[in-house]
Amino acid sequence: MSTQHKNLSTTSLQADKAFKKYCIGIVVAEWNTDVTGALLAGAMEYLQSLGVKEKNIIIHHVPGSFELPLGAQFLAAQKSIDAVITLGCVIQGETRHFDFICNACAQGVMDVGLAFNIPVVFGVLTTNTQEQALERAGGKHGNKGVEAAETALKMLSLKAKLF
Ligand code: DLZ
Repeated sequence: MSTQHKNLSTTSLQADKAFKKYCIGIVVAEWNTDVTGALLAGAMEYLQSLGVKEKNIIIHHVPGSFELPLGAQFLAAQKSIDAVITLGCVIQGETRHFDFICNACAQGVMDVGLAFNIPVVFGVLTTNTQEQALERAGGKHGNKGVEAAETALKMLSLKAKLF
């Protein structure tokens, strides 16, 4: 599946008064911080533009993307948190480290969401180069942080409809 020509930040959601009460946790990896900082900025701006209150966005940092699932689990365990967004950037290097980190992170993030029955979103870029990452962190391919924030709100809306 190629996203070469797709702007990841093509959003469709409208502001909803229900969003005002949501408390969203965001876990951000410190590796490739120029990229993850831009993902965080995009997610924050988007959430607030749709009505989520700044005081209801709880941000924590973890060392790297490998730690994102545990960071997400710490947040998901807080009764007040409705959804968690994980933000990271793993860039392919010369060794197989990339595969281990990406696989563990993706599976771990999925596991936390299923265990806690809340949306836990995988906002992690997995790219060959830093340039590709920057293009997806506020560059020509949009901002994966925005996409992750929209996913969190869409999943919360679905949950509210069903429960
Ligand atoms: C070790 C490592 C490497 C090589 N590359 C990245 C990366 O591109 N992106 C990222 O988020 N983290 C990286 N890490 C750190 C691991 O995620 C993790 O923090 C360490 O292995 C310690 O568990």
